[in-house]
Amino acid sequence: MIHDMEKSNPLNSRVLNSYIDLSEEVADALSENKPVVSLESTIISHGMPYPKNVETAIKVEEMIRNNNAVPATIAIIGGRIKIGLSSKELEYFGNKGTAIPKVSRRDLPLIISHKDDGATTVAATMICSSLANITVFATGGIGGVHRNAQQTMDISSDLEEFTKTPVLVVCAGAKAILDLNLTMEYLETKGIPVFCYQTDELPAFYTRKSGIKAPFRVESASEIADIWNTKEKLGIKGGFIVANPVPEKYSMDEKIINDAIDKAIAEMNMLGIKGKETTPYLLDKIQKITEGESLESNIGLVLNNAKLASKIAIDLKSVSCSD
Ligand code: PSU
Ligand code: MN
Repeated sequence: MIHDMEKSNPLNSRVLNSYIDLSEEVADALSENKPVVSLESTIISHGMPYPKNVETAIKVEEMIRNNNAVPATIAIIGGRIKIGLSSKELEYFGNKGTAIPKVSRRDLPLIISHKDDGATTVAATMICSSLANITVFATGGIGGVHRNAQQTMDISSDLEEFTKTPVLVVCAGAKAILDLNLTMEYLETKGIPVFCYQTDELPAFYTRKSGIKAPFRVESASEIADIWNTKEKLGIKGGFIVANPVPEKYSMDEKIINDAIDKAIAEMNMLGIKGKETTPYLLDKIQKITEGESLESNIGLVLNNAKLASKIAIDLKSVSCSD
């Protein structure tokens, strides 16, 4: 470890320093140019029940460390952007759950200026990752175009974020609570590539298959790192999506999960739930209907994504060193 006085400040800007706190582990990794993988906090406080959410957050971080990269869980605490959380902070987010506001792009300035707490979604985590020069981010599922969006206009701001922010997100595809065909059309229109890892089909979160052809198939982490570097050299802005299918062992029966999703959506419509409450409501309802089977699947796939993200983060460092 380099002595504190000699260590370069990885944020390198007074403005960023006045908003962002890096944990010591993350600050060291960034200033020593080690591979870092960021993680979101909405999945902790709005995506899984307590205490499994905290246990999973800790396991995901361990998975990244065991794969020779450094985890950086991101959240807003008292208006500070925290990059790298302590176990106490992870417990706080998991325990408070949905009492912590879900923070996406539009919410960030207000939550920070009011010095509030916030759980960052994929979009907000991408923004914070990019501010700290972290390129690779692992999560479970991303938001997308909801079913019936033709009427409701409910399209997650996660999708638009990929047009703006240069972060590579490893996920297990998008959940079938969304309209996957419309989501793929939207991504194509916006010029956001989806690289499907070792599969010809778009993975659908709980299942390895969706019936939708993969726009691109990739075989290895180093291939993904190469494509990323090419994009950067061409000056093409924004990020992209790596869709990594859930491991066989954790994949669910298609009929069971799709019936649960249909039931959850019907109940949501009956209750008139809308807007940012939609995704957390459906995640919770599906977990209850499947009696926890979907939660085990969710945990299995997040760990698998953390592993692939670590490999990509490592390959990005070695590819950029060699040229
Ligand atoms: N999809 C999941 N699990 C999640 C989420 C989505 O399978 O935890 C969370 C992520 O934080 C994502 C957010 O960024 O929900 C999307 O919310 P919305 O659809 O309101 O944009
Ligand atoms: Mn929405």
